[in-house]
Amino acid sequence: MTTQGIPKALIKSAGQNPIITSIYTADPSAHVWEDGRIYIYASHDIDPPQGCDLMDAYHVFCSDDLVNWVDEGEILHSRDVAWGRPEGGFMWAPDCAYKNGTYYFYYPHPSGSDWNDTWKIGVATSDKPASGFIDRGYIEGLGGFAMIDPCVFIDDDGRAYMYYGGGGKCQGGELGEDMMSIKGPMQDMTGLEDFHEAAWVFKRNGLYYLTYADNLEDNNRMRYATSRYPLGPWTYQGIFLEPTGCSTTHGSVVEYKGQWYLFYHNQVISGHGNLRSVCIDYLHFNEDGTIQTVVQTRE
Ligand code: FUB
Repeated sequence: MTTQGIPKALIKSAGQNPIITSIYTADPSAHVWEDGRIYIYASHDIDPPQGCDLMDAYHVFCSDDLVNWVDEGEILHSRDVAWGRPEGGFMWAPDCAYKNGTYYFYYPHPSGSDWNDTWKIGVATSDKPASGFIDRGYIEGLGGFAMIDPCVFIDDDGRAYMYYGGGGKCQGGELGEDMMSIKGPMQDMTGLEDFHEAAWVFKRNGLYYLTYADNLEDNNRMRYATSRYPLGPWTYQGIFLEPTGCSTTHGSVVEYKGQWYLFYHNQVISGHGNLRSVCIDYLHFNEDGTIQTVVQTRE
């Protein structure tokens, strides 16, 4: 079950989960770009399973109907990262943003062998959404705790915000015009109950939502909080994705052609928590803006 070396693969999900079955994928960050297509930036789990330390590359998947997906191929490998950990690996949950003709790909990666103490947020750029990414270094001036799972949200006024965090702490801050620096200090995101990792921010009807994975042992769930401001304070709202059967959980929320969706991962193909597969399901909101519990579509 690998397409390593094959640059593009058509994957037909036929309305079932998981939607990506050609390689193992996790931590989907979904975006709709100006061409009207939806793109998933995902982590790549390595078969045979040997832990998250061997995750070395990112693939992008693209669709215009949410059924037929194209694996656009590998867009970045740890060997392409000059400042990165000498041994490679640990290319964890990424995100991508678009501004003024450039796609910015953000990814967490350690800069040293002492991986857990050397996390950085790397940035690679391209003028295309799914190829041509060149590493530009990492965002300076961040540090002090697990800097994993970056998420970048661009507000209606064009201001861009970055969120990240693991190990119980989530921070957010405004990105500079260059999209590769932080304006002022990062702030703690307050009001999140039982935050573990996997922050994702989106906006609907003027309300900001921050979704994240919680700490339920070996069965993380997705929770969320809302705010009238992009950097909080946040009001905790509840759990909206129950355990998927995988020890980790990580998702993104996006509107596509008038319908909201949750992208997430489970381990139904492999039965192994380090061999995950990306899934999609409808996301429904109540009149008051709260999110209904997601009904997980299985095979
Ligand atoms: O995929 C590696 C790590 O597992 C991610 O960074 C976390 O969010 C969890 O899904």
